[in-house]
Amino acid sequence: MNVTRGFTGRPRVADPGLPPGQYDARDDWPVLSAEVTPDLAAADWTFRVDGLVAEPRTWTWQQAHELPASAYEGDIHCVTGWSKFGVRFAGVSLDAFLDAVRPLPSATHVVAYAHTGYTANLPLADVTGGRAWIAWEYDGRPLAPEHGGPARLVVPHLYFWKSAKWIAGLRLLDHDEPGFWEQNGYHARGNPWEEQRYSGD
Ligand SMILES: Nc1nc2c(c(=O)[nH]1)N[C@H]1C(S)=C(S)[C@@H](COP(=O)(O)O)O[C@H]1N2
Ligand SMILES: [Mo]
Repeated sequence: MNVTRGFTGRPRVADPGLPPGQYDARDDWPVLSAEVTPDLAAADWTFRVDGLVAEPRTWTWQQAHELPASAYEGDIHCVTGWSKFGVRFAGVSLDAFLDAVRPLPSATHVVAYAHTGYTANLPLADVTGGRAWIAWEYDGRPLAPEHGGPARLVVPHLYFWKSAKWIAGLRLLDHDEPGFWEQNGYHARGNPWEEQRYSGD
């Protein structure tokens, strides 16, 4: 027998690049900030890596720019539902900073903290191996203040709340310590492909 389909045109096939429960925001880039955008000049920006490391260190804007340039081109996924395809962030790989401070073998997790006080926790393994950046450019232009400029963390394989804007530093720990959203019920890791939105997911 013939089956008459209840729709015409292309069937809606889930985009393979879209994690479960997400939609494509296309040209929109929503701003999600728990804080007021700080008035932070590049000249006053610093980035520190400390905690369980052999040599804690703070980089100025200029010192950070002397590290090898590295870029990310790909997708980002916010836990509120939007994803963006093919975004371009440029800055320095977190590996370059971590190599300089030499993490101790006991280090398993990090807390990323912003100049505003915002925090996010991550397994150390999620910010090493070329999967995390300190980014100061978006689409070839300086990162806008509302999106975390002068510089933000970018960890695109996890939900975007992990990517702390106005990044100030990373503290290496031998345990997991919940950050701002994680203390408020969000998942400790936040893998969008496993829909790890809330603790217990
Ligand atoms: N400092 C800080 N970083 C933050 C946030 C925040 O509120 N404060 N929100 C997070 C969330 S929930 C998301 S989705 C992204 C949003 O980045 P955007 O505003 O550039 O889109 O930043 C993350 N980093
Ligand atoms: Mo988000």
